[in-house]
Amino acid sequence: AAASHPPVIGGVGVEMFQRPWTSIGAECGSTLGPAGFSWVLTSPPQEHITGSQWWTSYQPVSYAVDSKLGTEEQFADMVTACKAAGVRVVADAVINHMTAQGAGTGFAGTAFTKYAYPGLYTPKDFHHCALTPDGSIQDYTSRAQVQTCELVGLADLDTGSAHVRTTIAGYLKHLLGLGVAGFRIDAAKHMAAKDVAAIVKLLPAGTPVISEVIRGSGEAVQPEEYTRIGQVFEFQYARELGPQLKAGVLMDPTRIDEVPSKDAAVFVDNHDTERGDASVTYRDGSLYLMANALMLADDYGTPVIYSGYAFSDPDAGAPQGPDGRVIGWDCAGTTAPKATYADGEGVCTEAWKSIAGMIEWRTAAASAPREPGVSQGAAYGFERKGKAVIAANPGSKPETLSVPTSLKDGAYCDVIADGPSMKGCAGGATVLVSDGMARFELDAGQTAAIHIGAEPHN
Ligand code: ARE
Ligand code: CA
Repeated sequence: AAASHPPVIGGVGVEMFQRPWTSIGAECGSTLGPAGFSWVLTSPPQEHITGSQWWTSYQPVSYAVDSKLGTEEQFADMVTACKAAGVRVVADAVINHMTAQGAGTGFAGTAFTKYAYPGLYTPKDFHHCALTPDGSIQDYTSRAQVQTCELVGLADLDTGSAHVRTTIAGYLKHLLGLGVAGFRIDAAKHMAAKDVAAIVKLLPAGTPVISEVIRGSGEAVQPEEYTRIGQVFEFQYARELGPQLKAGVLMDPTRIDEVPSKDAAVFVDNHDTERGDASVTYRDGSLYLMANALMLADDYGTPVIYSGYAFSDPDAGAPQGPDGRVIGWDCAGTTAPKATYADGEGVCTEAWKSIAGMIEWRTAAASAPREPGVSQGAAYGFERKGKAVIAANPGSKPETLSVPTSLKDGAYCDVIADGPSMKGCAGGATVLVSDGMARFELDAGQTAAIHIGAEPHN
């Protein structure tokens, strides 16, 4: 018999970066559930080093579910609220390493040293690589360095050891007990695929995981090694789409250097790439919306919307109160991208009506194949056969575009302008279909999208 495919979380996800559990719980009911999101990816929930930078979350010092994002009780309440809204919770699992700090006291009061964590690990549970002068990874063409040396100085767990595997699985099972549905495996590249597989095997069968393995050409470790465990984040997707938008020249995707669709989780940007090499981010307003709309319209991978906060200092954490807890914010009233954001202000991508509109569009498109695209000037569009049509103009002047379609003649609601058609489009923006063509008039930077069943109504 053919080997069955590993579990896939499916639907549309959203990474709610550095959002407290109380904020996410509230938005599951107000925003994420109603918009049709299937799952939310949280920032890491375990105890971490203290500090104002966001990345303290990625330096565990214990597996207590008590962090700047909230207590265990708040975490459990979030999961319950999200479940009630039909939204599953995926937790970011930082399991390759502990902290890089020599010694200290963690956010929840745990005293630690870099290689000793009470009740969890002692120095023999770490790799202590001798391949580089300071034990840190220098050469990504060396598998041994990537997987047994320290990622930016973070104490590297010996994930080959039974004790380490059981301890990590114990933490993940605890989170499953709190109701989480699956995990992002942080820095999966830095653990041998067989180690990740062995840890996941200790979890209940059917637990979906998405491994973070940043594709790097010429590197020793590639994402394909991890697809037998679950999905992987396919970084190539955004690397292909983003520059096309910036250049104002959209083309049909090549899928070169990408894992098969069912193995991929895709995104326009994430918390690392918006601080790194992402071509299009919240700073790009309508182009960012366009990128996300095109991703949701696509027939490739599991799309993950990203929602963070504005920053000028890439290290700056989300605003914290005097107790060090992140204050959080509520996006329920933010229905469109803003031209400018103040530092620390939430971007609220998940609450834009155009995103909810595109999730509805995606549901209408279902498994209909993506037809070849057509272009006119900078404008580009395509149909999901017989179900839905999208058109986008990343250029700097207005364009008219006719996209071949088998939708029946008539006026259709533009779910980008007005959001889900069941809620809007009473006298709002429409697109006309006649004689097998959907006719779009697009301003510079405008996206428009129509789908079957989205005729105007009152
Ligand atoms: C921070 C400081 C460092 C300091 C360190 C230890 O910034 O200066 O040395 O602490 O004190 C996040 C931040 C890091 C932060 C870290 C720990 O991004 O800046 O370090 O937390 O607090 C590689 C990995 C990939 C990883 C990226 C960042 O392969 O897995 O680096 N991404 C995940 C998360 C990050 C997180 C970590 C892992 C650590 O998404 O947010 O780090 O838990 C090429 C390669 C990639 C490589 C990339 C960057 O593209 O192909 O594999 O990614 O270069 O080096
Ligand atoms: Ca490692």
